[in-house]
Amino acid sequence: VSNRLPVTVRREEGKLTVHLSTGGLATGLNGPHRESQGLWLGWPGDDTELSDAEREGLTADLASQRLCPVFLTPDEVHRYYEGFSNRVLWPLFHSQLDHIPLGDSEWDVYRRVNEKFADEVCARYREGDTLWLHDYQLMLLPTLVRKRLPRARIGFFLHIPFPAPDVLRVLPWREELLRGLLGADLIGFHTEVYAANFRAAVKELDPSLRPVVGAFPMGVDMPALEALAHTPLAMECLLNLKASLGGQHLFLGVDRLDYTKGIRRRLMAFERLLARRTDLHGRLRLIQLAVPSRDNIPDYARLRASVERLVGRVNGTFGTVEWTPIRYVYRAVTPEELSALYQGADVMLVTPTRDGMNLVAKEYCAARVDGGGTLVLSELAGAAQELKEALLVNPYDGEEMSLAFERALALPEGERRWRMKALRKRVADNPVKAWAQGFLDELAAASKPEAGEVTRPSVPISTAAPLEPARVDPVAPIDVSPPDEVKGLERRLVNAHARLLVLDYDGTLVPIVRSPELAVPSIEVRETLRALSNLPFTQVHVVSGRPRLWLEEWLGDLPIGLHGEHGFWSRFEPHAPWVARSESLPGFLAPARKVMKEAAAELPGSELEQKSASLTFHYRRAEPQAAKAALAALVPKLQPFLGEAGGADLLYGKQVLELRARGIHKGVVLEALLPRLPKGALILAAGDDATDEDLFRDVPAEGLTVHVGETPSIARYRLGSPRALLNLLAALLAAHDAEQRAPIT
Ligand code: GDG
Repeated sequence: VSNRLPVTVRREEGKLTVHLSTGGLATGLNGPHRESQGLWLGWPGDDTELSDAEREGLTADLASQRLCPVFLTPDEVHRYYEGFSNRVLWPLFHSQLDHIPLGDSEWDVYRRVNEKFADEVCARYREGDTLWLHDYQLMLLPTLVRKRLPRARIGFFLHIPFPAPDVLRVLPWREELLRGLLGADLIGFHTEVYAANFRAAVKELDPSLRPVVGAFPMGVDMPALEALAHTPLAMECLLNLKASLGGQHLFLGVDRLDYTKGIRRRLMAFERLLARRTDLHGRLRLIQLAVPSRDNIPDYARLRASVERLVGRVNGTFGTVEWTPIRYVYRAVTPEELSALYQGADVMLVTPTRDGMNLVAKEYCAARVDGGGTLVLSELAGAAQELKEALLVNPYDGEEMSLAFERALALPEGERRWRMKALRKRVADNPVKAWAQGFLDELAAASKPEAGEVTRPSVPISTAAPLEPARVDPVAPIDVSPPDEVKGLERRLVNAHARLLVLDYDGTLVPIVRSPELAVPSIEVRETLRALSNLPFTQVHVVSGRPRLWLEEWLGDLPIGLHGEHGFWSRFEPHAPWVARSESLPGFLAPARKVMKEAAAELPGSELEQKSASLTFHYRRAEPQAAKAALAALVPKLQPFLGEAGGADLLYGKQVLELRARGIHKGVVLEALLPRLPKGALILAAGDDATDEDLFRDVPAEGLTVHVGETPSIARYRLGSPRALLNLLAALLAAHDAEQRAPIT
């Protein structure tokens, strides 16, 4: 669901025609849409000129492409789209406050149109659908839909920057806007910085809220752009372009005509360059493509006039009868013409003063099948977080920018080539398809499982399976405990007069997700832990492999014990200091780090994490076959660090390989806790992966051990998912509540 459908309807020779729109969202999502079986809901553009019959015909035509029009009245377009979305939210979110008009805000219409979209979404929703909502025009939609479809899977992606909390504070309706977004199971941004800004804004609003947020930098369809570059039509355009240049160097700018794109500053920097380097006169041309955009908004009309004056000034000042320095084109060109421009441009100028991502920068690299060309890129575009080999500039510094333009022209051939090679690799490694799939996978992991969901027991298939050491005795067949056994477990928990609950975090209390930073505890998890620790004679401890800072950040305010890095760090009580198990750092860390870092550099998608007493090689995001091969090569190299002599143990977790200081394992936490327990207290330990087996092994015989998931375990009980564990804990709380309320007889 997005404000605009990815098409534009035009009347050509009396007939209605439907074309693909330009713009980042349309270009990026069109491929994924075509390959999915999904529907796309959005506004098809101005329909006021259409007769009823034409509107019907159009709807049928769109339906054949699985596009569902949401028609807006001219007043709604004016006040919701041009008004609140583009005159208030757009400049605010790009931190350009002076473009926000005084007075009239059109907030009410914004809300009303979001409700209209919610009606359309709910009318078309079918049980089990995934909803993916897009961009700043629809920020209230997640919660509006959530209220009516409490169990729906809802994801939201913001294509523009999310501003710092300080800037957001300018908006009187920020709370409604933030709450509007929080109905989503997952909220995605282009960069970590935007995600952090959003988290900070939510924290300011209500520190107990924990939204699930992630950075998903959008990519482009490199194979398609390469294929386009090779088409006869694009080649012909390129030949024509070259002929018209007659050996001049070509600078290129391609932007929607928008004040965030930095077009004026770019032209002025170009003007400085021409003033400084008169030897370039006659030998250099800038083609500036400005695609008409939002021209009903006065600021955009003013910008157009201003850009055109500036082009006139530069051409008038430096041009001659034979030579015009700037060719300015105010319209969209065909994809083939655009490809030819990218291929013909010696230097591509992408210099926005703020931009969510900027796909033009990536498309330029993708189109350079010849390996040539130089990209000058503003460090204030989201794309600069990835495209580090571009010549990065600050568009607010005109002199620096004009020097960078000059440098781009003079870059030695070797340097130009290695930069472009590296850039093309980055663009190839992050295809738009993977972006869409990555978001949807994360959304599936982040959305709450439907009530009553049971994990189907199955034989575990793990890429690391052949390498898994025999640390656990496999029990076959692997099956969840039958309901009566779970009932028995629940009864023992309820009836105990004192309890010690030792719970692992990832995979046990919260589902495993692809990026560890997304495994934020839900309000339910936090409230369950808090309520459990408030039961009489009940201690709650969370034991995790995570660094203590994560635990502190997510769970630090709860009245429970926390143990990070598998028990290397402990905070036994709330507000108590963290204590380490050993004062000195293990000696294997530095040399082993080198070996593991090399392995991580070789395996795309893997990461190395260093903690106080361990090194963890994460390969969740890597391609499984490649990961398997990388592990097979890495493990033998780690042998010298193992055992008494090396000081480390090697452990296999879920999609991680960990080298950890000897003798540090989750069981050590019990050693510290057991002596402090009241006599006869019941111990319950729960975990999901191999590192929790150490914990189970140290639970005294009369204690209860619960394994969550389908992998082999020595635990006595087995639950299908974190959901099932939370249900068990909820049952304990409910039984206690009921007891409290029972009349005293
Ligand atoms: C928003 C965010 C974010 C441009 N001129 C022509 C043409 N284009 C196509 C380009 C590119 C798209 O338009 C522009 O995308 P950008 O990403 O550069 O910018 P926005 O439109 O502002 O997009 C942005 C994006 O959403 C995605 O999340 O990156 O930060 O502002 O694909 O190729 N296409 C054709 N003719 C043209 O003349 N055919």
